[in-house]
Amino acid sequence: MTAVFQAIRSSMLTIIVGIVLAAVASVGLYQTVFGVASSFSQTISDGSQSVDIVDAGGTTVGSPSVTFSSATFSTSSQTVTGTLGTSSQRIRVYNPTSDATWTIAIAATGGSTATWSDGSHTYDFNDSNTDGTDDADSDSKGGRLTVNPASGTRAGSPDNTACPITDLTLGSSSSFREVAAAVSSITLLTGGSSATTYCTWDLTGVGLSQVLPPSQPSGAYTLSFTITLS
Ligand SMILES: [Ca+2]
Ligand SMILES: [Ca+2]
Repeated sequence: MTAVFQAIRSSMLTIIVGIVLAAVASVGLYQTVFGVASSFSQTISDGSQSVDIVDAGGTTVGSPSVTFSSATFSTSSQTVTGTLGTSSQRIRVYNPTSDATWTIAIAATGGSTATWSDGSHTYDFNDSNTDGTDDADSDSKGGRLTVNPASGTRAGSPDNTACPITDLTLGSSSSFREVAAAVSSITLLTGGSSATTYCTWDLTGVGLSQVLPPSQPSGAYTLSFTITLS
């Protein structure tokens, strides 16, 4: 009898264990059917304000350039003109931030002592004299470049509905000047405190006008400029 009883108890224990296991399995099934809450998290951070020269499709132009009107050798001073910001070379401002304010400006890459050069001859871009003669600056060359952002066109990208031009102010026409009061940088466009945040705009049609010194030797003259956003 004792032996049988033990066998029965052993069997019962086995069953009980089996029930407990079934209960655990049942709890697992319950959770699967009704789901478990999981909190997904995604973070979008501000980008950086920047300026670029892009083509009509928005692709960065590798080597942006401005070709001025041509001139023929003259013993008199003369003026050539160009346009900064065209359909195929747009000045594009990106503001992927909550800060509405920014300023883009242009300056000679080589600083205030830079000059136009064809490799052999030079002339000035920041002389105060308007007749192509030299003033008291350091280069003994005449020549003056005027930038007129006021003639420019502001446009939101992709359009003015998406990015209004509200509180985007064109800079004033100004000439570079080496002697006091020096003008080493000319503001092209400013985003004010009421400008739209998280937007992109294009600036085109900035007028450029360069006074050439009298009797400047013929040549293909170049000078590099840099547009910066601050
Ligand atoms: Ca100069
Ligand atoms: Ca000069």
